[in-house]
Amino acid sequence: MAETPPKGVAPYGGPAGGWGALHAVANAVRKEMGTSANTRALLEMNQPSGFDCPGCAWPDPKHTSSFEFCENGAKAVTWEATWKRVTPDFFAAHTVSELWTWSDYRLEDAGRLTEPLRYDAATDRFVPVGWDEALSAIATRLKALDHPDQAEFYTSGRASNEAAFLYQLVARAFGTNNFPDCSNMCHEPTSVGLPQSIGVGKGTVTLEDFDHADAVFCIGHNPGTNHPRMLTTLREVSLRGRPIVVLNPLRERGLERFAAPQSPETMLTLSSTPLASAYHQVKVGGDVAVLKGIMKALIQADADAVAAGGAALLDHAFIAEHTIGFEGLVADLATISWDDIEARSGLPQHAIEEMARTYWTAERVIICYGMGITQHRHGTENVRQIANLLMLRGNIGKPGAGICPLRGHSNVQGDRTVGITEIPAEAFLARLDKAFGISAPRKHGHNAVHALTAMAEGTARTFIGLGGNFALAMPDPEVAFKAFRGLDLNVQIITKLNRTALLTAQHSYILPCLGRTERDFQNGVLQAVTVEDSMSMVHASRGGLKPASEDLRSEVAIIAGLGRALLPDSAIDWEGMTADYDRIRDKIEEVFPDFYDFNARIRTPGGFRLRVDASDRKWDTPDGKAHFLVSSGIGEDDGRDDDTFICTTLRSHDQYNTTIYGLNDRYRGITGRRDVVFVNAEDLAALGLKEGSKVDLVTPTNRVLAGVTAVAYPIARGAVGAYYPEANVLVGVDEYDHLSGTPAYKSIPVKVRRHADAAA
Ligand SMILES: Nc1nc2c(c(=O)[nH]1)N[C@H]1C(S)=C(S)[C@@H](COP(=O)(O)OP(=O)(O)OC[C@H]3O[C@@H](n4cnc5c(=O)[nH]c(N)nc54)[C@H](O)[C@@H]3O)O[C@H]1N2
Ligand SMILES: Nc1nc2c(c(=O)[nH]1)N[C@H]1C(S)=C(S)[C@@H](COP(=O)(O)OP(=O)(O)OC[C@H]3O[C@@H](n4cnc5c(=O)[nH]c(N)nc54)[C@H](O)[C@@H]3O)O[C@H]1N2
Ligand SMILES: [Mo]
Repeated sequence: MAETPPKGVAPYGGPAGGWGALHAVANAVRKEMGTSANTRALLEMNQPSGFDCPGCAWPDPKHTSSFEFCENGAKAVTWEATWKRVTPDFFAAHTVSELWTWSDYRLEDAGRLTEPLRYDAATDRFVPVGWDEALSAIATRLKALDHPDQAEFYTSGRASNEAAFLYQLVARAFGTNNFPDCSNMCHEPTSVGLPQSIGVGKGTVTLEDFDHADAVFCIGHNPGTNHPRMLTTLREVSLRGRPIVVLNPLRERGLERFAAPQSPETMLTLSSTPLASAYHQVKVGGDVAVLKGIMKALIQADADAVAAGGAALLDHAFIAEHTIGFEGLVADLATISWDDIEARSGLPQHAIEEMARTYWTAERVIICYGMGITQHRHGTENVRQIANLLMLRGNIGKPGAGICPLRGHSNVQGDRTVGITEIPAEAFLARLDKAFGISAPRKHGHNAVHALTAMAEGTARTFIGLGGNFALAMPDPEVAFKAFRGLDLNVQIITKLNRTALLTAQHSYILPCLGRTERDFQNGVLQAVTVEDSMSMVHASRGGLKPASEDLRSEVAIIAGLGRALLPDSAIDWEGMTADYDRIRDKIEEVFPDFYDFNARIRTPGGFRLRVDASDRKWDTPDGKAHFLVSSGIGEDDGRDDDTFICTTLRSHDQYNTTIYGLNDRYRGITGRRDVVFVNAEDLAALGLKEGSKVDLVTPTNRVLAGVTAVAYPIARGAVGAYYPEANVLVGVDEYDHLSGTPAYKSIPVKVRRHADAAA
């Protein structure tokens, strides 16, 4: 008998993109911008002379169309370019205790911050403070620390190369390598796993490679929501008749079908293009098993083919010339049984063999991956297996082939390139010292988990955030909130109010900055910043809009101001670099030789590509070879007894990380709510529950996400999915990948129980 679906739940039948996307853009523009001249901003996005979209790190095609933006890019821009303002009147009207009761959506929806603020404990309000007073007070607190290592300098990946470079300079000149950053929660398994394997912690492909690929694998990422411009690329692959193989526990519409809003024909005929040619709903955390299964099938088929006198399927010449460790890989694969692979992946052997066949039939293969791969206790292991699989057929360093990590924030990759790292190389520090006449500390610093732990233990006393919403993005809000409240100093350099800014410490400041879309004049001259996308392309970004307030400063100016206040005796030319960002770029070039002719090269439209040696089959490993990295087993044991599920955490279509634009998740059929958990219908039945039942998710350590409504969804059996950041209550600070430090946000063991208060 058909049940009435719960409120706000109705399967979505359309393709990704299409008219729904255009409607959403129109709504976002109307709600945030009205009819203001700012709407013009959308047309400048991702244009050679305009600004880089703050939405994601997917690259722009060389011949930029006049329309190179997507629904979620438009949301990111309208959210920043909104007409709404948070003025001193706002803070006079609302105490921090009151604001704390607001939803995260409402906090940011209040609008752009307009002037620097200091927390006044007596009135429990943020009150206006002058820039100079704020910066010198912050410097005083920092100098009062027993040691610079008591300060944490966090970066969220929207910061430009110029801002990030100055930021690491200030912190290192001050005396610490404590650089927790959002990459630690995101693609650290890529930064850690790939250098040992192929000599570089970045992707090896360019956008053009997709034009030549014979097959594309999409593992653990959701481009319809998180990298929508990628759908245009996947559509072209599909229209060329090349297979797209998907591994994902959830059916994601953005990987199934796409109607390109840029194509008049598609829009007028209401047609769409199928994307995935094969869609495998792997168990959450089952990717190592699948990848090892594909390799096992491939090696077996190669041996069979050679024995039968046919052509080899492995690229033996590549393996011999370029790699080390092949025998170890073969030996490891021989120890793993198909029974175990099937049990751990939830996929039958024949499905995995079919993937292997698609893989070896294609001359050139690209493998793309995202958070479904990295955010596991075995995230680094996952990444290494992807590299192994590619190397078996020489699919790295040739046109149309390679590894393609989908980075998160629009400049998260660039921030790392210009020195945001807690484990800096000696050669870099030596050049930094020479360029600025400092002696940077050599002791390794804190990543995100270390930073939170040190704050919770009281050994760290200060947190400075260059963007982001650290307390909400990290695991275990209870620990994070308490840690912030126990600090001496919390400084947030942000554009909009968020929960981390409300976690007031002994001394708390909000320093509001310009966004990417806004004009940044220094000394009367319009400045450009630079960013690096997922494919190592570096280009300039210039905002075109009037700043949200005259009191805003650029990130560069704020950081340089802090440097001047903190290190008044240093010879570093803070003013000169702020007055002309070309001078910052000259210094970046001095410290990082790969940025040669930096200022000249960003003046060519489209910018330039940073050297990625692995793309040319040069391996920057100690022995100059690429390495098959082997570790035994098939990922951590999922520890699943009959009634334990593995919970993965998801982004809705209406959010940007901790920024919630709205309560809809169109492609997953959810409207007006986020308090849901996606469960396979058969699992629901086996649990004696039905769609609409209110349930609690309970971890073995007794963490609880209480009172969420079960939604029957095409998700792998044994898996459940809930929204991030709400589900972060389920993750412990100590639950992370020990190779990379990335929290295991996507493999949380839980029991699904009927909600404690619900009627039986
Ligand atoms: N609009 C928008 N754009 C964004 C963001 C945003 O929040 N909103 N965030 C930005 C950032 S910082 C990042 S890092 C990226 C994130 O982009 P994605 O990497 O796409 O991240 P998630 O949304 O976390 O989704 C990961 C996908 O992995 C799948 N998955 C979950 N567990 C597993 C698993 O065990 N195995 C496999 N194979 N798949 C699994 C999920 O079903 C989901 O489809 O997007 C960036 N772009
Ligand atoms: N459970 C779970 N947790 C996760 C994840 C997950 O998939 N599941 N994903 C993780 C990932 S991949 C990431 S990257 C982190 C995200 O962690 P963060 O990067 O820390 O968080 P965001 O939500 O992107 O930060 C939003 C805030 O940035 C500020 N901001 C916006 N634009 C600008 C700007 O131009 N300049 C400055 N200075 N500030 C700006 C705004 O004030 C806004 O409130 O979360 C992680 N947490
Ligand atoms: Mo991310």
